[in-house]
Amino acid sequence: MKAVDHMHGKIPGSESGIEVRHTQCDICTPGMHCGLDVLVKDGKIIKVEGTEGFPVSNGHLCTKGAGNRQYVLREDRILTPLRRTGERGDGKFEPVSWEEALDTISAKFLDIREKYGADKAAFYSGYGKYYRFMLRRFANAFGSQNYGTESSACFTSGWMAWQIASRSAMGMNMPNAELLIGWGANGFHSRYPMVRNEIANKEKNGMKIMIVDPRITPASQRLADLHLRPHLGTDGALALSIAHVLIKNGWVDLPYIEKYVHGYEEYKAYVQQFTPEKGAQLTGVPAVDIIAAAELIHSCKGICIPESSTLGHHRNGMQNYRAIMSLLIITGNVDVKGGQLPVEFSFMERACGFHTDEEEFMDEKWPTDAPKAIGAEEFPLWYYLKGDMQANKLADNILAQDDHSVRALLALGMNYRMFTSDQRYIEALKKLDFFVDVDLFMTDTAKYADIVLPACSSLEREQFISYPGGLVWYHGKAIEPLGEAKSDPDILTLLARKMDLDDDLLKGGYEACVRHIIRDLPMDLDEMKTEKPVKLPGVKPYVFGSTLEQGLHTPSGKLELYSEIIAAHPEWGLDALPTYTPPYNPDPEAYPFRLCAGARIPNALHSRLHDVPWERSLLPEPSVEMSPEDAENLGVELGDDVEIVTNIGSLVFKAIPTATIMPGDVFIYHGYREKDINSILDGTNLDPYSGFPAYRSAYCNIRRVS
Ligand SMILES: Nc1nc2c(c(=O)[nH]1)N[C@H]1C(S)=C(S)[C@@H](COP(=O)(O)OP(=O)(O)OC[C@H]3O[C@@H](n4cnc5c(=O)[nH]c(N)nc54)[C@H](O)[C@@H]3O)O[C@H]1N2
Ligand SMILES: Nc1nc2c(c(=O)[nH]1)N[C@H]1C(S)=C(S)[C@@H](COP(=O)(O)OP(=O)(O)OC[C@H]3O[C@@H](n4cnc5c(=O)[nH]c(N)nc54)[C@H](O)[C@@H]3O)O[C@H]1N2
Ligand code: SF4
Ligand SMILES: [Mo]
Repeated sequence: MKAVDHMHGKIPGSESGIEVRHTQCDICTPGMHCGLDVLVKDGKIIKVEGTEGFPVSNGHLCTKGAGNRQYVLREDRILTPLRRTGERGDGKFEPVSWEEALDTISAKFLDIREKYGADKAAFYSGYGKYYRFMLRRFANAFGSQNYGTESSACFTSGWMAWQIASRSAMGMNMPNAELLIGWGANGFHSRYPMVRNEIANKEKNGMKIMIVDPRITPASQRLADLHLRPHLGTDGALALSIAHVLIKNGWVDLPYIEKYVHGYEEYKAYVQQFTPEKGAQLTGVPAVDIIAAAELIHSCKGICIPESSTLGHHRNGMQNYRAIMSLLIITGNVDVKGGQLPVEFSFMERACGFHTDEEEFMDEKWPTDAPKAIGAEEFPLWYYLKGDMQANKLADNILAQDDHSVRALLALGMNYRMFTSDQRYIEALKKLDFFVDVDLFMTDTAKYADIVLPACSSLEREQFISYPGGLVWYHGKAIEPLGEAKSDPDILTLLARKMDLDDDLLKGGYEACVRHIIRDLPMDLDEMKTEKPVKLPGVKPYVFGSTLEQGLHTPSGKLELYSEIIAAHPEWGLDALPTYTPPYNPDPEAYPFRLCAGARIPNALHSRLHDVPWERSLLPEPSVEMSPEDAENLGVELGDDVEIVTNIGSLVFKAIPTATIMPGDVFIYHGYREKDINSILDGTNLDPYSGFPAYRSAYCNIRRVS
């Protein structure tokens, strides 16, 4: 580590005693993980800055990342293991030693396994991802398939859509793209590093950008050559009507389809009905814009679409996603220069251009004979593709209180408010025999735990991480863990030893597990302990077309518009084609407004940053955005209280009339403790393909509060 000589960018001299230590920001998804320089004096964080020359971020930090110091030092950091002394939810705990906490957890879990079976224990991961390879293996080595994560509602719906079409994950070859379609994408708020690449590519290579978003956003204003504004959750109908125009005009790549695509005739017959006029009627996008979109697609070669979680957050989400990606398939934009590229995840769901044994590591202890994971019956496609528990069914499983109900839960960073009808999760947590939550903070979920264990942040731990282009890094700690906090992998290792799981790798610790997973890489882990990510030797650029040429692992060996996996399972009751169903409104008369709950705001990350003063100050009040027309009709002005009423409840928010929102739509941000939008969203409104909640096509009424 170099002695630092600068604050505010200039050199005060090394006698300042300040050191720069290098780590990564772990506040948002693994796709980012920007480089973080932590300025440390006497073991304390003075300030954070972006790391110059770092792969994804090159010196930049977003609004959230710049708040890392306040985030890590949040007042509610947990500093010791805690044992509950009051009622569940009271928040009364007493400190206990690590030894005692681990003994208690081990004894309880082993007892429940002995008495009721290993599947009565579930293992859950919230947003954190860096330890998941160990947690899944832990659950399986314990004997349970009930490992589930927050990805039950994140990007996985889109991953599933590509999986059934190609049995592969998909990345993008954006540097060579002529057109980028930001379908439900506003990276200015949600994926800051990616948006900088988009801007650079537009300026340097003249890449065109089409944005599909009901709102006016920074992306639609600053990037879009064409902006389509469909009604929430009608994206499937929009994609199918664009496909109609492409097919009708012969703007599809027939030789490509002939060679690489399966089910084109069935798909073509299905899209017949989606004329631009019908599309306009279903989506609200004028027919001329639908035709303009088809023309733009036809005029470009090399088209890609960033992955989106927005599109999966609907009852018809996965089918909509399939309809959208079908546009790339019929125009020959998959596995070509500038298009969508089949990729293999290297580590932590990131495609970095090299193979590791992470997947084998995770699957090795899979308990084949154990009862199927929670949600497997209700969401068979999810289970078929993921093999994990669908966490949106966890509360129902516990509340059923029957022979299948889970009794013990080990959660790493659980935020019950991420689920719809989330009070069910509180009721379920109360019913558990034993609940352990590991978190940095004393959250409202942790208050229901029997034992709470203190986790540490990315500034307080070592970690292996990889980046696209064959980059690998094993970073050190920037500061010592606060109090007695430990990293999640260290906690899992200690528990594996205590429970004496039949797994020497897990018992060997994080570094041993990582060494095992990357053992075939042409570099030793010690050589990765550097200040910044380093490039692996011998990583070759991808050869466009090579995957299609080899044949895909789909039943037909081709890109499937018509899914043979789904067709082979009529008992699932799912459609093999990307069919369209309108979003579900329980009572259109009672709930005339379309509600999107959860578009991103720059200063918040789900539940975590509303308690960070800098971040909170940027939008202090939980608010609802609506069109000026609707506000006027309701007699509502900026800052007025309005009640949002859904089929299961109501909440009052501050009104923000804004011309960025279309009449009939309302946008509310999630993650606020005091105004929890998920408490009034219907937990049964789930996508039958993925199990995802319809966060972004809910329906409501608005009442002015006088
Ligand atoms: N600041 C911030 N950044 C984040 C997060 C955060 O909480 N805060 N969360 C991270 C996580 S976990 C995720 S999954 C990603 C999500 O990242 P994205 O999937 O990119 O999600 P958003 O930015 O919320 O949504 C992008 C746009 O989709 C539009 N949209 C909403 N509903 C629809 C629809 O039905 N159709 C169409 N076409 N557009 C729609 C919204 O208006 C919004 O402008 O963001 C990550 N980044
Ligand atoms: N209404 C609505 N609801 C949504 C969404 C939406 O768009 N709208 N988006 C959905 C999506 S895409 C997502 S990804 C989920 C968000 O998923 P959540 O899991 O709700 O995400 P967070 O609130 O960021 O974090 C969860 C917890 O993990 C803890 N934590 C953070 N880092 C660590 C760590 O290193 N170790 C441990 N042990 N704990 C840690 C945090 O303190 C927090 O308590 O929400 C979903 N819910
Ligand atoms: S985009 Fe922001 S929150 Fe995400 S890793 Fe980078 S600095 Fe952190
Ligand atoms: Mo997410």
